[in-house]
Amino acid sequence: HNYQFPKHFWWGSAASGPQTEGAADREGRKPSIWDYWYTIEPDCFHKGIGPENTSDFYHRYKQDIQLMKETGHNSFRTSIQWSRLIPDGAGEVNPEAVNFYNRVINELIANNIEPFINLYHFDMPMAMQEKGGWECRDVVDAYVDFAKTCFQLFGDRVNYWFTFNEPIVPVEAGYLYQLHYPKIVDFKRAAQVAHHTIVAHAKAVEVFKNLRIDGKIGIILNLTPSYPRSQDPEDVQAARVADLFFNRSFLDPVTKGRYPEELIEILRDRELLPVVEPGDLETIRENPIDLLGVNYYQPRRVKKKEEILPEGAAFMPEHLFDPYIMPGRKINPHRGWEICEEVIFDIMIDLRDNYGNLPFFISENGMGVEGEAKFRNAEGYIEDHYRIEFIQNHLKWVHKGLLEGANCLGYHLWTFMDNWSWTNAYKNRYGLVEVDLDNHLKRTIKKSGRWYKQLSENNGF
Ligand code: BGP
Repeated sequence: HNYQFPKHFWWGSAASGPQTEGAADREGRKPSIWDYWYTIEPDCFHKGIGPENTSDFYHRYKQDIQLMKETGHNSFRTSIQWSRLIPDGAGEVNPEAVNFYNRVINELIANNIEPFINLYHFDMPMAMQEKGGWECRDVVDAYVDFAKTCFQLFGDRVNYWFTFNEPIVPVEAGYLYQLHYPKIVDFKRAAQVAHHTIVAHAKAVEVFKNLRIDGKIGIILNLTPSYPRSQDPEDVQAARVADLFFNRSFLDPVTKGRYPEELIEILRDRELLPVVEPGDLETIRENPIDLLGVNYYQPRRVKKKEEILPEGAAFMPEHLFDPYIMPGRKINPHRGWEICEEVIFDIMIDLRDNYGNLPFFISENGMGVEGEAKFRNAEGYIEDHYRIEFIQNHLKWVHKGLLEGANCLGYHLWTFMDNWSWTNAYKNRYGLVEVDLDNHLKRTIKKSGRWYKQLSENNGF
């Protein structure tokens, strides 16, 4: 094989509880902000499918774990829904949820699939959002209790833990761009949410260490490296600022234990610094992660700010730069995202050189495609050759990064089976396995899923 990967490389995929489980109001679960969002933003949903049904992993997990085996998984990430385990966010633990997550974890292990467990995938329990969500200190404490409960219940079997998936997304989407509840536009509140999320993360890491759980703990960040339009110093500075806002804001505190000085200065100058309680910065400093998950989909291309802003406009990060679409780039027509495989290599080298070569893995990468059913062949499965190419083209660069000494431990695709997505429901499909919404959610392995098994068995391609 041309591209051989290191021994024990993780091959698998990522998913999340809210996007796959369904059974949203069953067996003690209470609403998260997504169940509520669905009632106020029905246009976001495809064929009326929302978080309450999704792919029904809650009832079909056994069959699905067999499909994971058939698609070569040696590891799989999902998340525990806070609103299932502790339905009110704080207080009583739901025994049905303990039972369910125990069954899932045990079934994965019995099938030689290493469970990777994430604790927060955008899914604030509604009861906690009503208290103020991540703006509220009590919610930070409640999250830490939830994390502790998870470590105590499942820590004897789960070796890889993650505190958050893409923590910047709820900050941006909920407090700047109105794509998630609570749909607010206020940078200062966004900054507060970001700081509280980082404190919650660091406290959870601290609890994990104090409990002496035998395992690794980390966080999953979506890194969007920023590239300037040109070498014009103003473009270069614009790209640097975008990088500070969208990447280093989380990457630095969770790895180096401190916020980037330059970012603090930008916020201080504009009186946008969040409230920091005594002890917060120490907690962040003393609890670096063991392992980083990197979700990579697309780069960010920027240029200096060209348009003059109306006076008094509320501050947004974009007031310091403009987005830029590089002519002639490959774009995924379904999702509108640029496809640029070599950026994955740049991330690997950045982590090698600027972050002490800390261990990481590609925790999400994938291609969302609309209308895949038209690629169904005579044998009844979807021939998604484009997805195989997409994965191969990224893996070539992962392989190159490994040769250059980057500390990459695995590759997880987004995602295992088609699932419900936050703002487009089932429109764009990402799975190795098709879920047929018109035929009782029937699962069928796509061509990419068959290929993925070969990839994993050969440990390369
Ligand atoms: C990531 C999220 C996933 C998933 C994926 C695909 O940001 O961690 O939960 O949704 O993106 O994006 P989308 O579903 O918006 O097309």
